[in-house]
Parts: sequence; structure tokens; C-alpha cells
Amino acid sequence: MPRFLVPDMTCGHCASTITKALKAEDPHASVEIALAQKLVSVESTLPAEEIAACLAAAGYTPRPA
Ligand SMILES: [Cu+2]
Repeated sequence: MPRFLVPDMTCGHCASTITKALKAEDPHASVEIALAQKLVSVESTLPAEEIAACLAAAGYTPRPA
């Protein structure tokens, strides 16, 4: 599953914003967030570049992890 390092994801609010943004794009997505590691793992039919674009649109800076 695609994993992204999101250094500007700093708190639970960021984590929930990111989860909501991804679920809006794909309601069946399964999103796993490791806040301490700044990692977002996404199980989804969306291609990785669309997931990255969705994170960027939510205001974050994802990098492939
Ligand atoms: Cu935050």
C-alpha cells in the first residue's frame, strides 16, 4: 500500500483532516496514520499520485515513504 511521509502533519487535528480528505476522495479507503513517524499509509484503489495530490490539496506536503 502507498505510504507517504508528511512532515507537516503535526497533531491529531492534521491526522483527522488528512483522513477526511482521503475518505472524501475514496469512501472505501483505509487510512493508517502513525503520527509520531509522520507516516500515512493508504489502502485504496486510487493511484499513489492521486493520493499525494489529495494530501497536497488538504494543505500538506507528502513525500513517498
Ligand atoms: Cu495538526
